[in-house]
Amino acid sequence: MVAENFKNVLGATFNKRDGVELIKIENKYSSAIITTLGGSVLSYTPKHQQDLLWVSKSAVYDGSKPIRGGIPVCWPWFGKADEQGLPAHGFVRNMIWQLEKIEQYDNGATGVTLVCESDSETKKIWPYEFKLSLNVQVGIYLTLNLTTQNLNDQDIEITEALHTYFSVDDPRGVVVQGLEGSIHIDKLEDSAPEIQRETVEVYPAKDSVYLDQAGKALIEDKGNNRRMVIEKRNSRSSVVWNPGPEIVKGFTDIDDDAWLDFVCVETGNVLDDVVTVAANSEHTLSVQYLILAG
Ligand code: TA6
Repeated sequence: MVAENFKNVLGATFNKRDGVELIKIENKYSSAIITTLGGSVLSYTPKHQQDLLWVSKSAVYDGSKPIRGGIPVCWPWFGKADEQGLPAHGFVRNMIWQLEKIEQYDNGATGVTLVCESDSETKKIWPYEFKLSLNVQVGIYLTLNLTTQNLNDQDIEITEALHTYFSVDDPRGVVVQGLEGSIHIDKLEDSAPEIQRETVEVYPAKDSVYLDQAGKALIEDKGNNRRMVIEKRNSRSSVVWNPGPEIVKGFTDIDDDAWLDFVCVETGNVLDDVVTVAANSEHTLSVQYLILAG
């Protein structure tokens, strides 16, 4: 239990749900819940606003699989593994991360840093030494900094994503702006990559990758009369996913009608946007979320 070392940190409380450790952060700007399972942020609620994030009512909290929703960390690969039998979206979201520190910043935000490191088990899956840190800053914004430390004397290649489940009123009233000009790969259709010319709608179902997309994006959540701004650094890809009414039926931890409650807009470096982390150096993927009313 992480509480022993941090029980006196202002605004931080610790508890468990089934077998999963939860860290709750509360400050004058917002509150958040972070789990050590996969280093995943499960909730971020600015004062006088609704939660930015969605978590499934049917999520599993026994540690046997990642909690469905919040911000899963996909690393050191995004999507299907190259090798049979390895988990999709990498293996760190199935690991218990260690709480390294909680700190109060001068701007009033609270910082929570979690780490996960290579060991004999991870090296059976992926034969490299690494330290992966997630620094979460909970304040007026929600900021995530995912730092890959390459502890090897050789370069390593990774793909990665912060697979964020945004809570929305209804995907049929959602438009994603800012992906125009990127290279669109539609994973639901077997069509050739094409330049994304328009803003992106997500109904009836969407599973699309946008490569060479390094700029800001914005999710217009018309039903909730809010917009969610996504700023990022060191990311060349975005992914937009909503299973829709049919594909959702294949997920035991998503209720059949729950496709109406979320849209994933994921920030990372995926498919061809591979990141090479030079020997004994590091790379940080950063994303910042801000909710604008109206
Ligand atoms: O990011 C979109 C996606 O790759 C979809 O294809 C779907 O598989 C989704 O992620 C959820 O994947 P998961 O392994 O978390 O069930």
